[in-house]
Order: sequence, then C-alpha cells, then structure tokens
Amino acid sequence: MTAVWKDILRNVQLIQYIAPIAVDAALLEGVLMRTKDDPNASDVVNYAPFTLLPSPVPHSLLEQAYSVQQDFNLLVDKVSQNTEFLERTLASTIKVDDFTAQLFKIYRQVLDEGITQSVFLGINRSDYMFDCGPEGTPALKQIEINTIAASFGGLASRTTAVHRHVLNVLGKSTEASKLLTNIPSKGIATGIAKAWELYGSHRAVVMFLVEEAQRNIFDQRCVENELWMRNIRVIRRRFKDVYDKGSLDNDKRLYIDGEEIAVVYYREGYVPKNYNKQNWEARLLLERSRAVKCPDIATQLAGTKKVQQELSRPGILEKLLPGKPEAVTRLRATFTGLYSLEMGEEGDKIIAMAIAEPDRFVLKPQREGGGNNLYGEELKKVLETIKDSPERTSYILMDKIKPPPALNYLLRANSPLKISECVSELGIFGVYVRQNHDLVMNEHVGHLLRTKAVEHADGGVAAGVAVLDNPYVI
Ligand SMILES: Nc1ncnc2c1ncn2[C@@H]1O[C@H](COP(=O)(O)OP(=O)(O)OP(=O)(O)O)[C@@H](O)[C@H]1O
Ligand SMILES: N[C@@H](CCC(=O)N[C@@H](CS)C(=O)NCC(=O)O)C(=O)O
Ligand SMILES: [Mg+2]
Repeated sequence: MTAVWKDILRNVQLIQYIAPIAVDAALLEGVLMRTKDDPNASDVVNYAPFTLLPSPVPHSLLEQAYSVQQDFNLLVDKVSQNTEFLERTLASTIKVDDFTAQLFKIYRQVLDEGITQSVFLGINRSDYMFDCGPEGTPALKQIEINTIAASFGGLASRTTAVHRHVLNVLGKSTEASKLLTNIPSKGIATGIAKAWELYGSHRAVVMFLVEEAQRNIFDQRCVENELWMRNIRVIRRRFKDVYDKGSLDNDKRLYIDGEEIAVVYYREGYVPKNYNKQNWEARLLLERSRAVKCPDIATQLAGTKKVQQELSRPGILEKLLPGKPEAVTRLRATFTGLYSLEMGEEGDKIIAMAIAEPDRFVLKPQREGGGNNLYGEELKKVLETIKDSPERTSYILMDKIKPPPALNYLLRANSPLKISECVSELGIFGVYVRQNHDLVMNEHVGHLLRTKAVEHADGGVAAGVAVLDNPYVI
C-alpha cells in the first residue's frame, strides 16, 4: 500500500513539533485510560496509546468488511441457537480445556432448566488484517470475531477528531476532511437501549459487569453516558457484588441492591483469571435469570476459536444459513485457512506441516484478551510436545496473515518518540437484537483500527501492544 505520509514521517523536526500537539488533542477529546499502577482511580490518568497519523486502508476492503458484518451478526446468532452444532463442535475441546468446559457446563445447566430470557443482544467486533498474498494485492482476512467484551468502541468514537486536528495543523486539511465519521459508542448504546426497552420494565437498570482492575473505564463510560442521555439508568458491578447481593425472584427476574436488572453487559468474564468459585456461581445466577445478557453464554461459546475453525469447513455455513447463498459467499471470502487438530490422520498431517513450516501458521488456544497465541519456534515446540495427546484439541491452527507494513509513530505515555514499522487490524462493530425468534435489529455501527509494531506478533490495546488508529481511506 502506498506510503501516504512519506513527507511528514521523514521530517524529524516536524514530528517533534506535532507529537505533543497530538497528545494534547487526545487528552482534550477524552481518549483516556487509567494507569497500570492505579487502575481504579481517575486522579491521574494517561492518554490511551494512539498513532500519530492515520493508517492507509484500501476503500474496497473497508467496504467489504462493512458489507459482511450483518451476515456475521446473523451467523453468530444462529450458532448461539444451535445446540447440536455447539455440542458437536466443542465436544473434544471441553474434554481438555477446563475454561471452555466450565462455560459449557453452565450452558447445559441453563438449557436443562429452561431458558427464561426472551430478548437477546449481541455486540460483537469482527477483526481483520489485509493479507498480501503471492500476487501482492491485499485481501480482507478475518482474524476472529469477539462476541464478549468487544472493546474500544468508545475511545474509537473520539480518535477521529484527534487525527483530524493533527492533519489540519500539518496543513493537510483536504486529507483531514476525508477521515470518516465513526461513532460506535452510539450504535452500541442503541442496541443496549433497544434490548432494555424490549425487556419491558421502566424501573429496571442496565448493569455493566466490570473487572476488578478497571483501566479501560473511559471506553466503557462512553457507552454508559449515551445510555444516561436516553434516561436509561446504568450501574456498574463486579462478579463479587453479584455473588454477595444478587438474587432471582419467582419469575427469575434479577435483582441487585434492590434494583431490577434488564440488561447485563459483560466487560469481564472472558478469561479464566476472571473466575474463582464464587464468580462461577455468580455467572450461573446471571445466566439463569430473565435479564438480557450481552452475550448470553451460548453466544460467548459461539465466539470460541474452535467454532471459528468449524465454520470454515466445507458445507457448514450452508447448513447454518440455509437459503442465503450470497451471505455464505461473502462470509467465506473473509476466511483464511483454519485447521482442526482433532485426533486422527487429518490432524496428524496438519501438525506435521506446521512443525515443518512454523512461520506459516498461528496456534490458538480457546482464549480471549490477546497475548495467548503461539508463533514460530514456540508454536513448533508446543506442537512437538502435544502432538500425540488429546490436549492438542484445545487449540486450533490458522494460516498466518501477512499484512503490508507501513511506517508510523506510536504515541504512548512515558515512551520515547520513535518511528516504527507497523501493521494494522481493522475491526467492525456489529449489533443485533432478537426477541424470541424475530431479529428486530441487525446493524454495523462503526469501526476500530488498531496498529502495532511488526515485532509484536500478538496483543491488542488492552494487552499493551497495539494502539488506537483511524483508517485513511485510499
Ligand atoms: N492468523 C493470524 N495471522 C496473523 N496475526 C494474527 C492471526 N491471528 C491472530 N493474530 C494476531 O494476534 C492478535 C490476537 O489474536 P486473536 O484476536 O485471535 O486473539 P484474542 O486473544 O482473542 O485477542 P482479542 O484481545 O482481540 O480478543 C491479533 O490482534 C493479531 O495481531
Ligand atoms: N475488560 C476490558 C478489556 C476487554 C478486552 O480485552 N476485550 C477484548 C475482546 S475479549 C478486545 O476487544 N480487545 C481489543 C484490544 O485490546 O485491542 C474492557 O472491558 O474494556
Ligand atoms: Mg478475541
């Protein structure tokens, strides 16, 4: 892809002049994070890391990512309702992966008891990189879809203004005016508001289920404040609060501190370290309730890496989306090679191939939140260790996507200003609401571009690796 900012990036003096201006703009716009040292206080906060300049994104690929988002929403929703598919797909994984097994146990328990929830809300983010194949033309390839705690829609809503200001100060006002308006926080809040309305109790509140250490609170507040603006009350609680004070009435209505909860919006609960015994009990209580869970446990399972791999197998999409051949074609076009490591000959072959050429692949466990995947020598070592054990089915293997690098400055508090060779990842936010069997909302609500230095194979913004960015459409 063309180096759009070549003249600026070469001019060290100009960079030193513009970087503090960019940082002040980020602070003014509220592109903020709490500090690692004090994640639960707002007395001293930092700007969230971001790129000095927006990164080039081909127009056709951005369009393609947007145009497939409603298909992904529909697909996730269908998978979440397909017990037979989830059971079959996750059968061997849950034998060896305790975390997925525990989620699955709650899923089964709630199914057996009977689901009382009738309104379903999905807020997801489908992430992509631009793969430069042998011909060198970049193609949109999905990294994964996040169905729980898909973050940074709030801060992304505030970064466009920062890059616009930077470009204006640099005398690039034509380029500044080309930056796309992007307000995912509004669309996310619209989905939550719709679910709240359909739940049908005006006294009830929305509960954000939040983590112990809340560094990313400002991102969450962007959505929260949109709800307050619509006169929907929001409370923030942890699993511990739910365990201590949560209860269900005879109709399985959920109450905490005397408040009825209409919607539970999870910004927590996606990694094993979020859970102790009491937190698992709290999760079960929430899932058993009538409240709208975003996501419900079935939708969280629909977002596992194992499900992603299964969806890429021939014929599967057709079965899940009958009568929708165009959607199937759009979805499949974004898949790169995904491989099952089930015990058997097929799995043996792919493992041998990955051991022989580790740099062609990524090895993924059933984890979220970044920093969990294995690459190169490490991938090879792990595969050699587990290749004859059922433990291998707790992973999937994926082709490594190779995006084109571009130069940029990654601005991060307390870090030196230096130029980096970077790659970007584009995410599209999807929101849908279903009432019983009727999909009453299905939308894409904005994007998130994240950029990181090429030396990091893994990790997003929350993991301290990637930074916020904006697409500069070319
Ligand atoms: N197939 C791939 N090719 C190249 N890089 C990849 C691939 N899969 C993942 N990555 C890199 O690893 C990062 C994390 O991968 P992934 O999103 O699958 O894991 P995660 O733990 O679910 O992360 P998240 O915090 O986004 O939920 C991605 O942001 C991307 O940079
Ligand atoms: N708990 C934090 C972080 C959640 C988180 O890490 N979410 C992942 C998906 S499970 C994500 O979207 N990560 C993007 C990134 O860190 O760049 C929050 O709610 O903001
Ligand atoms: Mg993820």
